[in-house]
Amino acid sequence: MWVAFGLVALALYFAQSMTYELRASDNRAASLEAEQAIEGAARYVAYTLKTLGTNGAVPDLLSYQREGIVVGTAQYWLIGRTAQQTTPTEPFFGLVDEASKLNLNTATLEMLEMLPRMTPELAAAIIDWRDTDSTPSQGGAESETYQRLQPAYNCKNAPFETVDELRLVMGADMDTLYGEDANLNGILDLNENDGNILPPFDNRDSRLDSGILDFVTVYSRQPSDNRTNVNSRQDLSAALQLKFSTTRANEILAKFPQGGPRGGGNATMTNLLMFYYQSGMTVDEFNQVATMLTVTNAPIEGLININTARAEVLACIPGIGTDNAQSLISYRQSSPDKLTSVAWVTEVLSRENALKAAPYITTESYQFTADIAAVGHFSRGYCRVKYIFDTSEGTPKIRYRQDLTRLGWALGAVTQQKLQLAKDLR
Ligand SMILES: [Ca+2]
Ligand SMILES: [Ca+2]
Ligand SMILES: [Ca+2]
Ligand SMILES: [Ca+2]
Repeated sequence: MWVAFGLVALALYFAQSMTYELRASDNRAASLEAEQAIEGAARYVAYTLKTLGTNGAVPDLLSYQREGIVVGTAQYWLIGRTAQQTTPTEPFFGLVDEASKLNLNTATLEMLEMLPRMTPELAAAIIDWRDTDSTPSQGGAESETYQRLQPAYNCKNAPFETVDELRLVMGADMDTLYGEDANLNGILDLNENDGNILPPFDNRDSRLDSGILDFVTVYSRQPSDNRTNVNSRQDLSAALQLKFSTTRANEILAKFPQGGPRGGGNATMTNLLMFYYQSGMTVDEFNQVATMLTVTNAPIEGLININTARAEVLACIPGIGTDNAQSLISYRQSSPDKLTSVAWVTEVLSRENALKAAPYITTESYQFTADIAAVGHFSRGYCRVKYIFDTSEGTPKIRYRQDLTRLGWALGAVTQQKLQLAKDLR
């Protein structure tokens, strides 16, 4: 009798562990499917950027697939960001424009200080981290400070290569970097609005108070090749002749007298809005030539795309600030067909403010994040990988790849319920 009972128990035990084994290998198979779906998604994004992201264009949301795309038994989503002011509780799907963010390598101290959750000390430490000297700026930190840490390390004294490098910079704690968005999906998940019941700590105000990571990049870079440098009078003349009548082209050219500033001639144009104002062109005229023109022969780093930047980022730009950021966003929403070139800001900002903002703004984008989440069969095996694509050299290239699966579920409650329902129905 006892022997029989023992045998039954043993059999039950093995049956149980067999089920676990099966389920575990089934989950492994599912996450393998999800990983393959993500790789397929990355190829799809490269193709999308190649066809829709040419010459600095931001692919139109309606012209590519972003949500619940089925690949065999797997499914994937592109986790994006919206410029809407209200906090969504469900993810926004799409590619993320890196030029919609503030570039850590080019932003001035004053611009960095305007970011949400930024402290003057951290802003100063960011400048010290990337500048080549070892003299701490006020409130900042150089190697001397980092050498006192356990473990000790040196200040980089070179440009940021990833935004995650911020974790090494003095004063950049998790709260500052992530804010309430513990899974970095741009929406308020349940645990991000429950105070301190579940981590992270949040203020329970039903609004997502994002950290700095949501607003910064190191990738934004605009090429200048194959363009006309407006500082070359001869090239400018040729470019204007292409689009306008000879009479009109000569009228515009006459606004840029020969001989350089010393000979009573023209000053160097350091940005395109400066050129626009001096040229006497209408906004429509300028829109026709803007993408053909540049003010330098080298790539320009860190320009912010005023068509895609969120209010928090627009507010960092000199001449814009918190007040004008809202006006720009309202104009963007009411006049989506008028955003062809940077000249549209002159409809909202005073000439003085537009010229202050001018060195920092663009309407072109060449780098995009594809934040891809996927599940395998029966909605199992959740995975998430972030890719940064760069189109500034023509064919889209992957600049960075980071596995974000560890941050946990990032597709929101509705998708979770939908997938659960599909699972229950099978
Ligand atoms: Ca330094
Ligand atoms: Ca979140
Ligand atoms: Ca919480
Ligand atoms: Ca909050």
